Amino acid sequence: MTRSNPSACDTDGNQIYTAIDSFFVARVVVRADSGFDFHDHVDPVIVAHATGDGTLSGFDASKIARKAALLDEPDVPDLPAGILAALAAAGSADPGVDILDALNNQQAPSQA
Ligand SMILES: [Ca+2]
Repeated sequence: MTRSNPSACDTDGNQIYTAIDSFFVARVVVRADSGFDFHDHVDPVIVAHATGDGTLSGFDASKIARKAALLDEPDVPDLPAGILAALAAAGSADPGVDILDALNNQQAPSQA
């Protein structure tokens, strides 16, 4: 199956596949959730039906989990690379600075 929407199956919209994407599909399958918050007004079947059969099932969740585990899963599209993917992989757009670590790692000035 070929998808035209590159963000398909990225249920949380963070531009990377993780177990959370699969988990969210599983929650919809068991009717714990009615859809995905990130894709608020889109039918969850449209977002995450990796199998292409027009329904959501554990098999869709399994395919997304395989993709998240970097296994070969041609039914789940690769996500576009770019700054959003890099930031998502880093865990945050904020690089964070620990002042105490910076001070502890600072070298003492040499004495001449
Ligand atoms: Ca994701």
